[in-house]
Amino acid sequence: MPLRSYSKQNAVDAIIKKKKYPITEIAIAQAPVNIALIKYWGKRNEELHLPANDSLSIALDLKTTTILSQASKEDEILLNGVALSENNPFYERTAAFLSLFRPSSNFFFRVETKNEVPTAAGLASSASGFAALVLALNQFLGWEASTQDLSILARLGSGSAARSLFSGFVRWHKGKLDKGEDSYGIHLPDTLSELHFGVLLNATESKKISSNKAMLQTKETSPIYKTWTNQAHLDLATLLRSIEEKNIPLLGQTAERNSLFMHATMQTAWPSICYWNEKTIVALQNVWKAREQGLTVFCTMDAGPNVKLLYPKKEEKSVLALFPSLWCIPLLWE
Ligand code: 2P0
Repeated sequence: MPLRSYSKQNAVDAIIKKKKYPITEIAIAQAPVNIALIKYWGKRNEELHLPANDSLSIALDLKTTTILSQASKEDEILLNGVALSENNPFYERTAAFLSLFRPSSNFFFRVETKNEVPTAAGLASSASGFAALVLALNQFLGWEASTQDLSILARLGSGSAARSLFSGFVRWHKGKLDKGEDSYGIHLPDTLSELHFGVLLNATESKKISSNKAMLQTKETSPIYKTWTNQAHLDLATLLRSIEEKNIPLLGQTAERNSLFMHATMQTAWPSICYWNEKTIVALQNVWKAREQGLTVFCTMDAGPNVKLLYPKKEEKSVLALFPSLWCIPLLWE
């Protein structure tokens, strides 16, 4: 089969050999939000969400819960208690994903998704949602799939979902194989309980350009895209070393530089992509000023204006004094 025609459905069929009917009436699953310290930005295969570089994340103690059952006439999708209409983009994306697993064409799912964090905070990404959905499908349809396979299936919903199946530090391997059998998340055993995390909420409106579209535009037009993938590879090695050494300053510095490099790469795309607003710049400058004054605090930013802070536990009081609006979120290690 020519690879160009290797679809998501082919990738699913390679794992779930036979479409199955529910073995239970209801399934409930949870998955944590993850924040990348080494970012995923750009794909080597758009259809299969195969990344151009390895990424590495930490899990937050904030979860998405998904309740799955059978619906009668069409898919019913509820987000935080509100039933979504068929032309809602989240509905469309979820229903298209569910179609990969329907036991028959007239079988419909009811999906109830609840986020512990307000969707508007820009943290309840699709990652924890697709990871929780895949875990719920595994129970509902009795797949008994391995976590590795579930990570591959979650990746087909949204790339970064491959990392949301696990607690703690997670490395998502870009893999080398064309069909992506070697591109999944792996839990790293190390913990770093001294590391603390918080978010500065700089805006609540939804993003102007999806990550999916922005990644492609960056890859196709940024003159520094190749340098980004090379640098991300080097950053990953440094970050792994910082975890091994439990070196929070090295971890923070590497994560901050990697995030700034990702943003520089998208800002040099054409048309340029910038997720920041005025508050993002002010927050960044305040982080740099705090460091000049001797505070151990670093930041990372994703596809949005919010700035996330990383710092050692012992600095929390000083960090909160400088950033009183900081929303401290525990990390999830177990
Ligand atoms: C990350 N982001 O590593 C990076 C950093 C946003 C900025 O993964 O196209 O929603 O569904 O694979 O996973 C967001 O991208 O994109 C993301 P698709 P996804 O966390």
